[in-house]
Amino acid sequence: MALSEKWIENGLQMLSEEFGEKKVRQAIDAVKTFQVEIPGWALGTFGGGRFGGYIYPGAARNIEEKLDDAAFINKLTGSTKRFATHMLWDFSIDGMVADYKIAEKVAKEAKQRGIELGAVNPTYFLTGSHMGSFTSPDRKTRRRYIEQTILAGKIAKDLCNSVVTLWFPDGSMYPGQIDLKRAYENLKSCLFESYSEIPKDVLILIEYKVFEPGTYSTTIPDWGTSFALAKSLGENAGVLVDLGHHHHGTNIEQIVAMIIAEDMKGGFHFNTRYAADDDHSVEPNPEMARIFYELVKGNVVVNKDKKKNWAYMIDQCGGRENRIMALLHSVDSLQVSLAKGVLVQTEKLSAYQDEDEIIIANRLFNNPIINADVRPIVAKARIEKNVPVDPVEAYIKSGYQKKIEAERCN
Ligand code: PSV
Ligand code: MN
Repeated sequence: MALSEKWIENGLQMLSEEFGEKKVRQAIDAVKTFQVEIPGWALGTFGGGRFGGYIYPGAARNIEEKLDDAAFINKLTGSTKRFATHMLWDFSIDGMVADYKIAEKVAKEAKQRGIELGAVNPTYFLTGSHMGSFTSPDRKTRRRYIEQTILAGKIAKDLCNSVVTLWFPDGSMYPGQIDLKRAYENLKSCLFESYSEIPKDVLILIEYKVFEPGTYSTTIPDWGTSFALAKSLGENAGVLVDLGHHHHGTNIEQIVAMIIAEDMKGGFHFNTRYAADDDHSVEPNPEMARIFYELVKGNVVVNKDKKKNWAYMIDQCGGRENRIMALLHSVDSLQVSLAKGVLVQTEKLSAYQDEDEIIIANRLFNNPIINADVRPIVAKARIEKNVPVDPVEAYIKSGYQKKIEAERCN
C-alpha cells in the first residue's frame, strides 16, 4: 500500500471530488466503527487438509495461544474485538460434551487479553455424527445435540454476546440413503426443542449450505430453508449467510437484499471461494463490495442502533497460508468493501433506475464498487483509530511471527 500522508490526502481529495465530501466522511466513519469476529478455528491446526497436512509455522496449539493471536490481530486492527468459538473444539475435553466451566475459563482468558467472546457455535459434526446430528435416526444422538445447543444459548448469554450460530452437516451422499422428509422434520423438531429452552434475548442464526459433507442432499441447503425455519421459530431467529455455501454464480447480494426486505434477522460468514467452499481469506472483489452496498443500504451494518446490525464473522481456514496474516488481509478487504459500499450514490442511482437508464445506472454503481481506489479512506480511518495504516505490513514488522515460531513447536 502506498502509505505516505500526501498519497492519503490526495486520494481523499480525489474521492471527495467524485463522490462528495460527505460520503467520504461517512465511509471513513463506517470503517472506524465496523467490527467483525475472528473465528477461533482459523487460528490453529484445523483444516490443514489431507494433502501434505501442512500447518503454518507457529500455529496456535491450544485455546490460550489462539486467544493470544486474536488479541494481537485486534491490536493491529482495532476492529476484531470478538472471538467466535466452537463448543466441542473450545469448551470440551473429549470432543463429545461441552462444559460450562471451561467456557467460563475461556471467557476470562479472553478478557485478560483485552478481547471478548463472540458467537457460540454448537459443534454438530465431530465424533458420533456420521448419521446426522439433529436429523439422526438415533434419539440419544439428537438429545445430545439438543443439550449442547441449549448449553450454547446459556454460554452465549452469560459469557458472550448473546449470539448462537448453527450449522448442520446433516445430509446424504446417495438418493435413497435417508428419508428426506423425515430428516427435515427431525431437524425442525430438535430446533424447536432447543429454541424453547434458550433465553429469549439470545439470537439464533441458522446457516445453510448447498453441499458438503452431503453430496446428494443437505438438510438446510439454501437461504429459503433457513428463512422458513427461522420464521417458524420466532423473533429471535435469523438467517446466516456464508458466502462459500452456494452454487457457483448465485447472486448473494440479492439474497442479502431479500433477507433485509423481509425484516429477518441476519448474519454473515465472510470468506472468498473459487471452486467451492474453499474457506479462503476475503479479497476486496466486486461481489464483496456489492454485498456491502446492500448491507449499508439496509442499515444493518454500522447502525448506531446496534440491535439493527447483523452479526458479522469471518469464516475462513485456508490450508496453505499463514492464518494470522490471512485474517488481517480479510479485515483489510472487508474494510475496503465497506468503504466502497458506502460511497455508492444511492439517490442518483435510484433516479437513473426510475428513468430506465440501464447503462448509466450500471456505470454510476460500478464507479465506487469497481473503479475507485478507496484505500485512502481505509488508511485515514486507521490513522484516526490509532492503529497501523497497513496491518499486514505491521504484522510482518512486529516480530510476533518470529516469537510464536520460537515458542510453539508444531
Ligand atoms: C461449515 O462449512 C462452516 O461454514 C460453519 O460455519 C462451521 O461452523 C464452520 O464452517 C467451521 O467448520
Ligand atoms: Mn460458515
